[in-house]
Amino acid sequence: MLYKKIVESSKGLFAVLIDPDKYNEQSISEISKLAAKCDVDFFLLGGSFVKSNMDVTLANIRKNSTIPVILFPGSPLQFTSEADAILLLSLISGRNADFLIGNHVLIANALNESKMEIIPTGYILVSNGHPTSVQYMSNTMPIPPDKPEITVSTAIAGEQLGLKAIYLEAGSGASMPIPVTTIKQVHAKVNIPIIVGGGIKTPSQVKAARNAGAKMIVVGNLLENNPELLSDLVKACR
Ligand code: 1GP
Repeated sequence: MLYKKIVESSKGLFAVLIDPDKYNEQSISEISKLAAKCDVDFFLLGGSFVKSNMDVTLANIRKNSTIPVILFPGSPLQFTSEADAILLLSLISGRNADFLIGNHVLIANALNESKMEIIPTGYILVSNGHPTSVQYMSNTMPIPPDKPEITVSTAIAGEQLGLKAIYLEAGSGASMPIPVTTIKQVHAKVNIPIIVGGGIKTPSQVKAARNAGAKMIVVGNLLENNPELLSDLVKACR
């Protein structure tokens, strides 16, 4: 059970986000092999807007590594029953019913039949000052970065609703990651694992997020063009 591993792990966990549109057969094979070598814990697969076939990308990952693949779907169209688990995201920072329940209804039966592990996750989008794809595609407003109290209350509410993890998201390619003080404040108030992603570019940012209480760090964008940075990022996470 991957969730058990997330909860019980005493070391920091590192996930590489794969946006299928950003990789071809060769680059996916390279990043999969490299991730295995660098001891990456998980692949997240998905994105706010994906045109490519998820199954093809997933199969190419599988050919080159045994790292578990967790779906990170931006829409029901990204569902595939072939993954190991799914972060079933409720976009709790937003007020768009489709991202709180509507999309979940659309995939509920397929997900049930797949017997895939489900990790119900409160997805909290915090603004980095610039519009992001997730904000546009979900038609939701991110929480202002200088209002950590709203982020904290949102995370507490997510835990009270029974969600099993909190994902603090600055948006893919964000100019600034989630403020460390925000992670700290959320960590002080919730007991479920905190996942942090969006705009992380350096080992010191990884370390800072970890020290503030993040259990899992997610990096996507940076590694699409700079896979050689992976090893140092993973080391900083431990
Ligand atoms: C995006 O949190 C992930 O949903 C990762 O963000 O692509 O900026 O690393 P980056």
